[in-house]
Amino acid sequence: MTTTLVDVHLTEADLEEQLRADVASGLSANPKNLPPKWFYDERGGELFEAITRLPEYYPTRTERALLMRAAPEIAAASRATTLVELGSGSSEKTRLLLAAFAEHEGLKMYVPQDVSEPSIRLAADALAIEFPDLPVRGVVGDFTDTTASLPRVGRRLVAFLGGTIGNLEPGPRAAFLHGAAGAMEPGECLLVGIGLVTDPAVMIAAYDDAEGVTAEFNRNVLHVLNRRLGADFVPHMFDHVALWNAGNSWIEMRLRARRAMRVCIPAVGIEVDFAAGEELRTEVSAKFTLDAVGHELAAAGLDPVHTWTDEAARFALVLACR
Ligand code: AVJ
Repeated sequence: MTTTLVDVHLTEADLEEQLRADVASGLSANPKNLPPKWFYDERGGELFEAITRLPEYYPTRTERALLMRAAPEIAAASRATTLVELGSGSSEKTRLLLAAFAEHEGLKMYVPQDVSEPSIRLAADALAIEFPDLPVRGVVGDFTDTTASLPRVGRRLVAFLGGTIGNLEPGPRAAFLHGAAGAMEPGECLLVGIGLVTDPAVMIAAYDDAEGVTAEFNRNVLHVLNRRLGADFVPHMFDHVALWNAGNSWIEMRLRARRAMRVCIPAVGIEVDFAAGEELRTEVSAKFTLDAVGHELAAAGLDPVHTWTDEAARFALVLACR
């Protein structure tokens, strides 16, 4: 048992307020939409972990293989003493980086940042077995607005893995990269995992698996609204939709109402009507060309000094430094 220090920049009350605001605006918009961050309650986290083990979902295993290959170079090139991980989740891939750093002068601190405090504590307890001497200081917060409040300790490497940057649309993505770069000192680096544009059939299958795990993950957001806001969604009355939006270069997930229905959301004080076949967008997951990645990083003042890709060019790890 460890007692990990956790800084809370986002309380349960803050999250509740954000959820209500997102639901109020997203469900009265046309087309209806919800931000993907609300997928991840305990069950959502478990469903996502199950997704990462699906045969169709290549990003996680591809990124893990890239990390295994690149970790020593990342440690050497960044010469970091603090590893900050944005959206750390289970910190499953982090141990590859931590092990590589152990071969160099070693890290002095690991800072997992996530919206879920339980995830941070679970991950910290698991890591403590393998790296008992590594101090862990968690940060509960949103990856889009905590870069400024990250600990100013040592020479930092900021890792943002999994392709989660693709959840941001271009405007917020540019703002995020500018914010991150602005919070970094000259010489500090960002390690970002990026889904690359590949065969649409391959990308779509990754978000619409045969077993239906992704469909359950998608519908889970309705369970979250029911539990946290007292809503009365009937999740199985929504079909899972995954499509490739070539114009915007992103995979979109939607929930399509099987019939007309009215949903009551007491905590927000609204009633929402769905027409039969109406769709609610629940996630965008942007995919990139290496050129586009380079341009976006450079526009934020980050120099992409190393890029690693798999043989099929489906995923990239980019180390970009100030
Ligand atoms: C955790 C945001 C990287 O977009 O691929 C997996 C989430 N959504 N299957 C992704 C997700 C549907 C995932 N990220």
